[in-house]
Amino acid sequence: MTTAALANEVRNDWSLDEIHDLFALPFNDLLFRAQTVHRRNFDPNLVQVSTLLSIKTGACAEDCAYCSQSAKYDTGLARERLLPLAEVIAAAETARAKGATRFCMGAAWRNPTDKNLDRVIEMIQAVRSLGMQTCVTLGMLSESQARRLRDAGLDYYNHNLDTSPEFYGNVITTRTFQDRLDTLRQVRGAGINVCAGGILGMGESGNDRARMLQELANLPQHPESVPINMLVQVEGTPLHGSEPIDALAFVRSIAVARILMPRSYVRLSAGRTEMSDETQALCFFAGANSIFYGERLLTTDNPGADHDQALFARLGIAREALDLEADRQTCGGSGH
Ligand code: SAM
Ligand code: DTB
Ligand code: SF4
Repeated sequence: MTTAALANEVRNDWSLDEIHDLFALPFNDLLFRAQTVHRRNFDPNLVQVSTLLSIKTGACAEDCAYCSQSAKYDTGLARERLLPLAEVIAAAETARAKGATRFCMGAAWRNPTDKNLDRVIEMIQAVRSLGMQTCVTLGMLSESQARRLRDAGLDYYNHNLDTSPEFYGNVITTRTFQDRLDTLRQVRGAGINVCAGGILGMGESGNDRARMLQELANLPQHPESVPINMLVQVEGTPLHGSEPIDALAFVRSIAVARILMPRSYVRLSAGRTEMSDETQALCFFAGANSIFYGERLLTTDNPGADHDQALFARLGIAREALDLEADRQTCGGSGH
């Protein structure tokens, strides 16, 4: 195992024992190994930045126990219909002016209707024409919907596994783990870049963390982008009051993700407002090379752009620039 991990191969056959062995390494050994893999594949001082916008908020039919937007829980969130195109363009322009290279639009749907998709496609085309990469997260997709999104020029589709298959039923009952794998297969099959990750800090065990990463790493092709979220505890949701994950256990999970998926962008995602700058610095050392940037995630707060700029300056980290033309030519309409 250790030789394979050091050899930096792209593998899709990680055994659970191998992953547990990585988690069990002394912290310094694990981070050294993750940083070594990271340096073989990326510039260690560049971080990709994406900005999120909730284009349709709340009143969601699903029961995801972490989510502020489920209609099943009283979280005090005001619901909003699908945003007008002009508002989306204005938000994307602001994000671009602040230095984001990817604009991610999220909708609180179980799945989009074909009519919903018409509107979202207009948004994708408008944001793309601003010279940004586009990402959407709209719930489950059919094969024809995935093809329509690809034809519209969508760069990334985000759909998370969220947790291990074994813990999944404790978190969501309205759709299955297999439904999630099926959507990822549609996205991949259509030729759209895959963004798939999960959430830590929901009361899952160490084994669940290892299993979630195993599921991601053993997909037929690694997701290009792997968001690792720390649960944002929202009052009114069933997971509010969960025991927070230990910061060093979170860093370890980032390091293991980096080793298992050496060429993927690992995103230090939700939960940064609860993390110290030092924890975030360790996450970057462990191989995280992407963040959500801007004051809001979808419905909750994110550190301000000023704070992140100051942190990047203290760490000597630069934002990764985007060569959109090269990016779209090499990947046939998609990114890294
Ligand atoms: N409704 C769509 C869906 O679930 O597929 C798209 C939006 S949903 C908000 C996207 C992802 O955000 C979820 O799968 C989950 O991983 C993450 N997320 C949502 N609420 C979160 C929270 N409170 N803390 C951390 N991550 C969260
Ligand atoms: C992902 O993995 N994290 C983002 C994005 N994909 C869509 C969402 C985080 C949401 C955090 C809670 C909120 O702001 O509602
Ligand atoms: Fe709905 Fe997505 Fe929230 Fe689940 S995570 S309740 S599907 S918006």
